[in-house]
Amino acid sequence: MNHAFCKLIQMDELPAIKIEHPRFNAILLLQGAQLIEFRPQQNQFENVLWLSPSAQYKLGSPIRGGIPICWPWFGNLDKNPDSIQDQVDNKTSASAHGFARSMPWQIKHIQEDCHFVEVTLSLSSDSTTKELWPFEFELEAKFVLSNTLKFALVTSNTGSLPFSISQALHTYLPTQDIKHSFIHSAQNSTYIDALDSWKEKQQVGKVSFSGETDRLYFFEDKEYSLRLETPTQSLLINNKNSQSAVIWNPWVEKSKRLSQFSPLDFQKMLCIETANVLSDAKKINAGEQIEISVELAIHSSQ
Ligand code: TA6
Repeated sequence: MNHAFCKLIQMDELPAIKIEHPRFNAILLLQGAQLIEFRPQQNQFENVLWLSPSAQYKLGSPIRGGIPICWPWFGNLDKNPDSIQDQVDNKTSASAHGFARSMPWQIKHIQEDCHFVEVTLSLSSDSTTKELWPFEFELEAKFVLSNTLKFALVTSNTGSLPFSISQALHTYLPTQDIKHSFIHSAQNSTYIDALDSWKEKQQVGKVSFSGETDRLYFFEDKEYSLRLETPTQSLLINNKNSQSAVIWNPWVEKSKRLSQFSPLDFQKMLCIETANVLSDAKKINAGEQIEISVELAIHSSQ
């Protein structure tokens, strides 16, 4: 790899691109096109993303942290609309959050200059994916890294049949203390509470955390911003072509059931996931493509 700032490294069983740029450092796994570290100078080169201290880098297993890609369905298949469930022949073996995050992606393009580094990874349908999901597609994960993190996931329907997807950029974020962390700009939004029989509720005021939280929020606009306030930082999460977001913290009991996760990790992390889920799921006709994107920008840090 003949680039000024990018080099190929190996993290146990997984190849990765390590980027060392004057403005930031980053690590991008080829498996799942999973960005696991983004360390901008503006954040004293600390990771803006949360990465499990017990992360395992094994072929075919998603890593807990960074931004896993949930595609071509979010969550458990049986919690998706029928239009998405009916596309899968072998429902019982369908992995949670789809298969894109467990597969090896290819490097399609790298561009770098003194201001930013742009990396595009791609995943195309093949006999393996068609066993899991019988459609022709090309996925592109486009990262533009500088002082901010921009990540766009582009789905192209390269076949002759329409297909429907739900998806999420499953962003893990760190906090010094979940009990003193708040998410602004979701007030008055409708959300589905996955922990209370998937009932529809209204968000009153800012989102705070005092127990296991697993909610699917819905927004009027196709572009919306959320602000995460933690004891040491304020982070802007700008979303495009998404009218839904998942907010998750496993708290005590679920933490005990999670892989690559220690019992007290829940105190130091949360997920804010830019999504197209449930009523915001997407139908893509033959020859068409859609894009969902997120930008993380540090608003302020103490
Ligand atoms: O996005 C929230 C969620 O669906 C939770 O219900 C929990 O399952 C989380 O994703 C992590 O899922 P994973 O398969 O990565 O352990």
